[in-house]
Amino acid sequence: MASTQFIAFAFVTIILPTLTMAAEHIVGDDKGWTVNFNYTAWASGKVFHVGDTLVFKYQPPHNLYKVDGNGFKNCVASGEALTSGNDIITLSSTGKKWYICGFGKHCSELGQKLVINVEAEAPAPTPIPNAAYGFAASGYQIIVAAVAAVAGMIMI
Ligand SMILES: [Cu+2]
Repeated sequence: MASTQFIAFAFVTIILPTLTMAAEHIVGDDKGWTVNFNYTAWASGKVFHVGDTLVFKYQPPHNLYKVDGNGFKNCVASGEALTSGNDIITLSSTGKKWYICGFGKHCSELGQKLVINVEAEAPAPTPIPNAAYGFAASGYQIIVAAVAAVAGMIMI
């Protein structure tokens, strides 16, 4: 019982902070940003947080427009196209974000469109005001880990 509590405590203090780091999402994985790919299915199993990045990898003639819900629905590109072929977008706010390819009928007929829902940034560890405190904090975590490990061995 006690060892379970120690392990749970160690998880919260050591493991959890590493899970709050920003993630990089390669849109379409190894297929990249292209036609005839189901981006709805791609996004459905994923959680997007503020601070994460989307990476759109593609070759011409594809391009990338960030649009609104209407632009997404009707495949109407507006604003400036991104064309680098390796466009990195940092998700800076919560809510729905819509992206389409503006070339030909890639969006309207070939499915080159992506909608995601961005969630709030996961709670981060307490901000560290200075280096000395940071050292103390990491030292504390090491001690907690050591105690948890020893307690685990004793209890088993
Ligand atoms: Cu395209």
